[in-house]
Amino acid sequence: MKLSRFALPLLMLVACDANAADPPRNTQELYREHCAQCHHNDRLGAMGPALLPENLERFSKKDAAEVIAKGRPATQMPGFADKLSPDEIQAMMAMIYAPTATPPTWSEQAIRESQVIHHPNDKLPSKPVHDSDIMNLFMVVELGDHHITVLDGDRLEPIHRFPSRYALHGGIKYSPDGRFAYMASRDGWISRFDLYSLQMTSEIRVGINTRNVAVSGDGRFVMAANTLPRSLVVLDANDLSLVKIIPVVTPKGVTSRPSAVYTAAPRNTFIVAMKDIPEVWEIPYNDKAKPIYTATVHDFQPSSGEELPVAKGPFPIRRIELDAILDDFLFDQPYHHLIGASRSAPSGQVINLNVGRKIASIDIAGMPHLASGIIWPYQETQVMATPNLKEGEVTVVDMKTWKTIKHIPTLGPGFFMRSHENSPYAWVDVFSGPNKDAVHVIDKATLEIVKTPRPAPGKTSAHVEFTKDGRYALLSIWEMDGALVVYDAKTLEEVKRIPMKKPSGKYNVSNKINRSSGTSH
Ligand code: DHE
Repeated sequence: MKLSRFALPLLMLVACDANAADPPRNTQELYREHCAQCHHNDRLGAMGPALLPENLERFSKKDAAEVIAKGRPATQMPGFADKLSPDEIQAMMAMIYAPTATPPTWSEQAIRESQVIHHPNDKLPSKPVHDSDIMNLFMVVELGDHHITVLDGDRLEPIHRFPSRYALHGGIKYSPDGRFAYMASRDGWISRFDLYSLQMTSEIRVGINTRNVAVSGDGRFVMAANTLPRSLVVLDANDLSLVKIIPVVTPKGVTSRPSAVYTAAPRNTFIVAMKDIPEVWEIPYNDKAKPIYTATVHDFQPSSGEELPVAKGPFPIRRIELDAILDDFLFDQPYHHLIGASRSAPSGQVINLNVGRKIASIDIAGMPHLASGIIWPYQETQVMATPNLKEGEVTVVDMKTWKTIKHIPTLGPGFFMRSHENSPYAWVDVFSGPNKDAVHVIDKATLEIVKTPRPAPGKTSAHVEFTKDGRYALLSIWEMDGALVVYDAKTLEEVKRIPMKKPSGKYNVSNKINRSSGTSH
């Protein structure tokens, strides 16, 4: 463990005076000369992000070549067009998009050594250093320049802004009292931020490629889901020190990438869905987890012979075997059921977590984004509604009969859907296509679209979140010169705009910790 200042997690290559006109040079040597200092000798990432196929999946080769040539605005990544020839840039691209000769590893020792304590707990103030209501604070992720804005949801004003690790993904999670925020970067960094003192307290790098993070309902543990290496990492929520590494491997030695980890607080368990095996795992984090099954101690090893630490003792694993892989899922409010879908399967599945098996199929075609699904009371029942990453529709499902009761056509595929207990409306974006600037407002009582604002014509508008009381709805203009647009959630009129750099997700403390049925948790 080392004590250090919070380093800027920005993409940077090191300049040198190589001459692009020279005869062809060895790509490995060029990498060592220009890139290794920030991106690590083995491309695992350091101050800059990892340059491995898994980490570059979402980045087109054309865009990557442009970044190498011209640099990346608002980061420390300079352009190399004057130092590398076009052929050398292409060779560099081929190298970084290819797997390494030996699979990259991130050992227990690497995890422990990466831990940084910025501010020890015993030096933190006992009261907030600001007068904002902690419960109505938002953390807004600004992907444009990798920052987070802390926003007061009463005054609708930012109170603080700070650099985040590179490319945060998944929702920011809070401790049960709302004081600490936990966030994961795609490069494996988990960070803990104190909303009393407005400072980062600790960080640790748990892997090379990470999906997301969950905080146990008792506030004692954090679990991160890694796709590289394929593991679940349990941390102490107090300082992020390593508690346990759980390799994701079945008794037959088959490994899988986790698709996400969530906390099922009423069950006192973490729940993990898998991308490569048709299984969901339930992992109790304390003794209050209902003894509805006999959990097995996890001591499997992958058949590949790869050396992984064996996970024994606490955090036993209950494996629920399924008919199809789960790429995306949500839970009903009591966490009795998990509603999931595979992006390639023609229908969704409902798993009863108590009996540990599928109890129904649901009619949701295309690519539903169930992680963004929301729930509300409708007539004599409860419904869940989900946007679709492939089709222009919102699907509404009756949660008593598991029948689809409405397909609401939208102007294009949607990514995020939101509502609030105090609002009669649900908001869904049109994330891609020619109407990416539109967002639909759906009346929860009639299941009809009642308004389609286009707050910034031609620019992507996405991801709505409500204030604690549901009075205002905040929407992102998802562009470098973007903004948060604040709407009166009743009149649907715009109230104000707050400029931000490509704001993506925003997370209200109260809605998150109270597990509002209109938001993700
Ligand atoms: Fe996400 C949440 C999966 C691509 C922005 N995304 C999630 C969650 C999952 C998920 C499972 C829930 C985790 C949580 O909140 O703890 N996302 C996936 C994918 O499988 C997919 C399609 C491909 C991938 O490469 O991972 C994907 N996601 C994206 C993006 O391209 C987005 C738009 C931009 C980005 O940041 O990468 C994106 N995802 C988000 C955001 C959330 C999220 C902002 C949190 C939503 C919330 O309100 O909770």
